[in-house]
Amino acid sequence: MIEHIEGAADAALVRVAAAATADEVRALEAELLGKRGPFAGFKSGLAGLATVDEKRSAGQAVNDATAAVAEGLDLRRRELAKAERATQLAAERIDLTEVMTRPRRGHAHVVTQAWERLEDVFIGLGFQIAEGQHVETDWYNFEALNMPRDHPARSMHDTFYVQHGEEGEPGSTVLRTHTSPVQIRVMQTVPPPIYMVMPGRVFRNETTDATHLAVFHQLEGLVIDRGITLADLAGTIESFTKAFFGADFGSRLRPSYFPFTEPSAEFDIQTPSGQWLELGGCGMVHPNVLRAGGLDPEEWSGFAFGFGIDRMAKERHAIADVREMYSNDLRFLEQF
Ligand code: FA5
Repeated sequence: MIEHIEGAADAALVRVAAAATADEVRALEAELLGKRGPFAGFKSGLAGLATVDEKRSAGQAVNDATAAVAEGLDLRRRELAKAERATQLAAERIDLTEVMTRPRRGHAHVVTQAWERLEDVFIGLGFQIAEGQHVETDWYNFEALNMPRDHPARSMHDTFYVQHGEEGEPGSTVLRTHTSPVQIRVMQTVPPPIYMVMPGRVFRNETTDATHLAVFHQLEGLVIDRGITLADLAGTIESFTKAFFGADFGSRLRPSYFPFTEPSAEFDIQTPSGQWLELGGCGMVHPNVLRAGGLDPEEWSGFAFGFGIDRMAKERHAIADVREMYSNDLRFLEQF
């Protein structure tokens, strides 16, 4: 009988191990360990055994077999539950790398980079930053800068006019043609001494080419203090050139003419290879301009300078044509 019991236990454990679902395990449990199962049958057969010893050892074998099958069922149940959890986890798995993939990071436009670097360099030289407005009156853009209506220098600034409403006198409102009107606004609002740079967008009704845009950017500089001379201007331009371009660059002033400065100069920078590049205009602030800004020319003197940011970015990166910077061609823009 013991052999039968052990044989039945082995067969039962093989079936238990083969159960594929929790339902199958439950069905096997009922079948194998239930009242009509093989081991219940062995148990009731014990009574028919001849000796007490036989009854005891066969009874022990039935108990061991029942316990082994119960344990087998339990083990299989746990295995199946674990496998099921793994399947469920795999099914519910979220690919976080997919969710977290960041959009490609952009960067500041090459002209914005030049603008910001210029601000940094001038802040390092002790200047403050101001910004004016794109739409200006004729007075701020021209008249206050010593360029009355019939002044020939106005023809250098092909102007976009803004017609706002019926009352606006035609020609009285302009898109600023340079950042110099901010000089006047600063003089009117900031008590001297003034050490200020004013970057911003300007507009000229010009035909574009490799070095000319109709919408471009300038950086204006204004210093007003007591006893300021042309030597201060030259020294500031030289310090700026070395700080922005590098110690192996130099600068020079060349006589020129602007109605709002006297004397006036163009300033050029010299590259390490010896080449001279024209960068912008400058000069000592004209007494009429100081007066327009509400300052007494007997008490205050100063210098101003202005240059093109786009042209500067063009030179710095050896870009052939300024128009390329505004073509919105990513293959071009991603290089800077
Ligand atoms: C002026 O606009 C003066 N306001 C500069 C100035 C300020 C002189 C203070 C004295 C004192 P100009 O027209 O030369 O000057 O322009 C200055 C710079 O702007 C030029 O050197 C050039 O770098 C840039 N620029 C001028 N026109 C264009 C254009 N169409 N496209 C791109 N850059 C330009």
